[in-house]
Amino acid sequence: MIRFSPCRPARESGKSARPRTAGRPRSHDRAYGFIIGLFLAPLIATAAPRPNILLIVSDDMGYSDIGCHGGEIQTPNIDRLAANGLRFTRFYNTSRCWSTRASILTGYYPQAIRRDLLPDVERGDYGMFGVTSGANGIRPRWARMLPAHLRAAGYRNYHSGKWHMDGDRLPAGFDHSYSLEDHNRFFSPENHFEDDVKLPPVKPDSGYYSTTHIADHAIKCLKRHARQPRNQPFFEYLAFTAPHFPLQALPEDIAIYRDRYLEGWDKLRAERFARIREMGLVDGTLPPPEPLVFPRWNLTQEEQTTQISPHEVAFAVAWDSLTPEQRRFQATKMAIHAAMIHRMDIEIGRVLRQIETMGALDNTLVIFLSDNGASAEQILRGDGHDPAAEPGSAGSYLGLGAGWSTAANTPFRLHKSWTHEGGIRTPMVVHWPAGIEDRGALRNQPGHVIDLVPTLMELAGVEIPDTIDGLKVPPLHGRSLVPVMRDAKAADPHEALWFFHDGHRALIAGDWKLVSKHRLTPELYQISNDPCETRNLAASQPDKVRELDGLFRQLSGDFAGLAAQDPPETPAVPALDPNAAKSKAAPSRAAFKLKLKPGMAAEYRKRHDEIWPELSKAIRDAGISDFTIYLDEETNSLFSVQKLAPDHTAAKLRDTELMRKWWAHMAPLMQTHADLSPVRTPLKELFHQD
Ligand SMILES: [Ca+2]
Repeated sequence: MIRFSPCRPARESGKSARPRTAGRPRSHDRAYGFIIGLFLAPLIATAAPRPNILLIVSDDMGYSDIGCHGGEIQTPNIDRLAANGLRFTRFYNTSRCWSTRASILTGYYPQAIRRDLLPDVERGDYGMFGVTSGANGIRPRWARMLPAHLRAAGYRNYHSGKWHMDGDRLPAGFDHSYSLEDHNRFFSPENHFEDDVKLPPVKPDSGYYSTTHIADHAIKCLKRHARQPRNQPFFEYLAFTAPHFPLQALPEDIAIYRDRYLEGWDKLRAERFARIREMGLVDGTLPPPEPLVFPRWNLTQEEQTTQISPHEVAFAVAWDSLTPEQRRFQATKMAIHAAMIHRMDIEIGRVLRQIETMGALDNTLVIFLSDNGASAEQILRGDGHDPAAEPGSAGSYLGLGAGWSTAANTPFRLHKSWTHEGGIRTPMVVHWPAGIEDRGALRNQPGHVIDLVPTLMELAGVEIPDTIDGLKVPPLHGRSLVPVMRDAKAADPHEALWFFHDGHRALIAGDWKLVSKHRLTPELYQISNDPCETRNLAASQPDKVRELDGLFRQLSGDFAGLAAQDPPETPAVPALDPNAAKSKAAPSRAAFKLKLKPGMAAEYRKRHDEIWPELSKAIRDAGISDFTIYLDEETNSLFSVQKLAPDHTAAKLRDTELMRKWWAHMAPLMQTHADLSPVRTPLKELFHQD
């Protein structure tokens, strides 16, 4: 049985050694280090100079979007980092925005700190072991964030961009922050903060573009840092919102790619895979696209056709099957996606030049990665989509969709939110000339976003305290990647990697990976020689399936135990109760569970299809952006999850004539008398987050 063992970085062996940092010429740093070295040579000999840290996170970017990972999108700045540093070919995230950020910033699996839902492995059901969790969950106080640890080591900490964590930035340990919390508007966000103080909404046509503004803030922080009288290292957490939907980009960038993608997603996949193999990043067999798999909260094909464009395509179907008009429309969408990444690279270049100007690039550890795979989501939020607006402009609201998402995640299967490799595998580029000798080299050891905290803390020479606020601090789940950074032959630091999101689960241990889509039969892959998950060996290796499944359950139990520890004083999400309609609580979700009579699933589907067009229209007319009814044939149950708007329109909807009609239509199929009253906890927060 494998359990996570304590992982604490070694104590800094030369505590009195001052680091080389930004803002001083290198010759001065060298002289300083030399003088210290005369007196403390035995101690310093094992202590690398503490680097500055620039951690760059992109949002919903595919594995092969950037040039140095096989992409055709122009990313010369990221490529240059890779050419002078390392590319991790097998690095994992948690397949979703907020859960990845929880791991990046704490070193724990998000489920263990209440930042994503846990599987209830005993009941085969969703559950949270009575713990409020998910995108609105509140961390235990022992799950302190990275900047607070780095501050203890003398770092100054800056945050620029997406946040998606519980709590504010300055209490988390950042000295300055620009937090963009409007993820629906790249040109005129309404919800954004500087140093935790809300800023006025950006006026339309003001010239603001979020990717540029986020970099501007980082540069402002770095310039201010260079003027600091004390010689401290910096940590800049640069979290772009690109290329997350809506696809919105600068027209001059879109123009570069306007006709680049007219040959389609199938050809693009083949081109990218050829380059990936040539670069030695991934070998294997390119899996076929999976047109029947898409986010269940997506708009239907009919809704996409009527609300977005007559040329919108909901599924990853063959490019050859599209009409010329559909091809033109789709190629434009990919051009906008490319433009968003193109601009992000330009802005990364500006930030790097600022660090170079400070004489600090040599001893700055730069890390670039994506928080999850490219997204197949196609939904409408924010200001919605104006079909007359220029694609990519502020008035448009487009999503990449399953066809291009499949291409962006080449050579892997599926998309953001799944635990197949396309959802969880990210390129990771690492650049640190002063600390890493290799140039342009690859690292094939598996790594995970939980590893960043222990890695950075080791380099900063700081330890996790034994207790925080009087609470015992559990061992981090991540492992330091410092040995791997320094040695291509270093041992795989992990005994196992565990994944669970949105019902999809996976466990990687050694050569093997067990993975299942939401409530479907587990698939087994020898991931070491079948990285693209093309040969399912579950039927021929039942013992291996049992072994990995047992480990998955054991770790799930461990994480549930941690998540239940030290609950917050006030729950993150107001409990749902029959009086919810009277409450003025923040928007929340309601969930229902209904049991069907045995053998009624087919009849349910038929009746559902009869009434759904009318019902879904009424739901949207009521202003409810998401409403899901899900049939689980295994347990013969229906689950329904809906958003409760601030005025609780969903609660009002329950009393309408239409819902009574729905109930009369469906009630004969129900085994138990479900009265549509909300279930208190199990399904809340389950569906549709960012
Ligand atoms: Ca994301």
